[in-house]
Amino acid sequence: MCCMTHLSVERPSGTRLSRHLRPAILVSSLGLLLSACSLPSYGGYKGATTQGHDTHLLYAGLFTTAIVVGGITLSLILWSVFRYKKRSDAMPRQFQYHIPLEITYTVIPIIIVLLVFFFTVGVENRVDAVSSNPYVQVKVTAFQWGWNFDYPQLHVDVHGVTLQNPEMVLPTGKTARITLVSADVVHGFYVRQFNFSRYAQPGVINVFDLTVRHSATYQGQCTQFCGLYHAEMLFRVKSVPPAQFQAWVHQQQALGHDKVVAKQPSPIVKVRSTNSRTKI
Ligand SMILES: [Cu+2]
Repeated sequence: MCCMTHLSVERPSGTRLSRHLRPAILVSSLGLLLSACSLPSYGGYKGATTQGHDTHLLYAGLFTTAIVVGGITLSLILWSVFRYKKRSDAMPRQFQYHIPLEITYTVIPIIIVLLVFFFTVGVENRVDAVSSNPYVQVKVTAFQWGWNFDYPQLHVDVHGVTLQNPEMVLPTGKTARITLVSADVVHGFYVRQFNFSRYAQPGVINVFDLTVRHSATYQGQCTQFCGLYHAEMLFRVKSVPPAQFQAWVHQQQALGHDKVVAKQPSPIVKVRSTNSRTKI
């Protein structure tokens, strides 16, 4: 009789369990909402571009949410282990099912997945968004084994050769429209501090925007094995204040760096804006 009373007091009721799990939903949502605030980098880059910074916020927000959800789950497991540890040899009350509990642990993961989906799509759209009025346009041509940076409106062309890394100069805080193509095989345009990578594919034009947040020099490289000197396909992105960028443009024009010397890309069969997925 004594044991029965004991068991009936400790039996988890649906109401009590829901009361304990309800904060889990709120806290996990809070973790994602906190992504708008300053978050740890968790070993990644915080994003030197506005687009890359958005990616960082998503990554750090999801990481924080995972820690919160994992912490709550572990706490509940430990709480259950110690709260309901064996205290007698009496058989505890047996359940075949527990509707409120089953609904709870079905609904909570669905809410989490929906929130992750919602924030991921939002960030992807912002990263892929292409401005209607970019400050500067650069056509980036990848080839075996180097990079060519052509500024068609400014009549400036920066051509890199193997073992001589070219530098793409961009204005800080301004939107740069990058048109990425390949002259031969598949290459990968990657700047790690931008949290950004795109394939340069023969016959495909990839269009995206980069808005560098701070004046600095960033290392870039090819990330797709493309032949003998793939490892030498390095480049730099140098971001300078707009006035300094204009001075650089005038200097390049004065030096006569206005002719495209890279190999012409293969005939274009597809145009791909990462935002509109336009194809022809
Ligand atoms: Cu390559």
